[in-house]
Amino acid sequence: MSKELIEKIVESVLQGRRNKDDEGIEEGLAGEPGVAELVEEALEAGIDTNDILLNGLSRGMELVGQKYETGEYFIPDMLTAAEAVEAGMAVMEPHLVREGTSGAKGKVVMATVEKDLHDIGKNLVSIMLKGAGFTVIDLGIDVPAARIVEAAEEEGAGLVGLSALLNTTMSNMSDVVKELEEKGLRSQIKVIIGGAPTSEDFAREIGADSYGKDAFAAIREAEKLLNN
Ligand code: B12
Repeated sequence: MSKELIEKIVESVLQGRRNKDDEGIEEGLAGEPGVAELVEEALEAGIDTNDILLNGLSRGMELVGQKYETGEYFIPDMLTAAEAVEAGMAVMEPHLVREGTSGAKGKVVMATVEKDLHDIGKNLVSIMLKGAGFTVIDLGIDVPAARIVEAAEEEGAGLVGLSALLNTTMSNMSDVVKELEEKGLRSQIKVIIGGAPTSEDFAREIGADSYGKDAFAAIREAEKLLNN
């Protein structure tokens, strides 16, 4: 039953249907439950939140990516599916935050780097970090290095989390490390990076402290870096 419901969430992300009134990518499905209703149903059924996030919403988006790569989906379809994932995350967020320990594990500033508009992965990491007990200040997408460093300093954050999904924007991560160094903040503010084109090696190359493959790794690494 739980597997079936998770499959329905995946299917609904692929259809790009935020809720029951939504037509999504293909017409003719309005009236059926969409991502928001299905996530609500899964939460009510007591399905683990991580299961819903990773095997439902995130998995659905991965399949959307594959369909884009094979030419079956186009950019507007990706956007429609992304909106459906967001609708699901909005239903999830209060539940995840309630599960956590109210921000006591430390402060993290999260951002998608300059010129990059992808935020699904970053949002997922942000809400899972909140759920795990961190305070998260999410600066959004397309954020210049200077603004990230300014926010981290002002907020007294111990960790900056950077996301990039494009080969052309991942180099902007190194600007953040450089800016922290220039401002003499590097020893007190740690940096973790993530996003599909990045890697452990790339993190080392640009002088970041850590790399997280997914949201679980992000939590594990954040706990290590902030000494939890
Ligand atoms: C959805 C999507 C879009 C949406 C984004 C909507 C949104 N609100 O995010 C839209 C339509 C806007 C878009 C636009 C573009 N996109 Co796009 N997009 C995707 C797609 C299909 C899915 C990305 C996604 O959400 N994945 C699901 C999430 C959950 O996974 P994730 O982001 O990897 O995050 C996980 C981990 O990486 C990690 N993580 C992520 N961030 C962080 C941060 C930290 C600190 C840590 C620890 C971990 C971590 O944890 C997350 C959870 O497990 C990918 C294809 C793919 N296979 O990835 C292409 C893709 C990323 N896009 C691509 C391209 C080329 C573009 C465009 C240039 C297309 C165009 N010609 O206009 C534009 C660029 C816009 C811009 N300036 O950014 C390419 C990038 C190629 C490359 N390597 O450079 C991809 C790979 C598609 C492809 N195969 O061509 N895109």
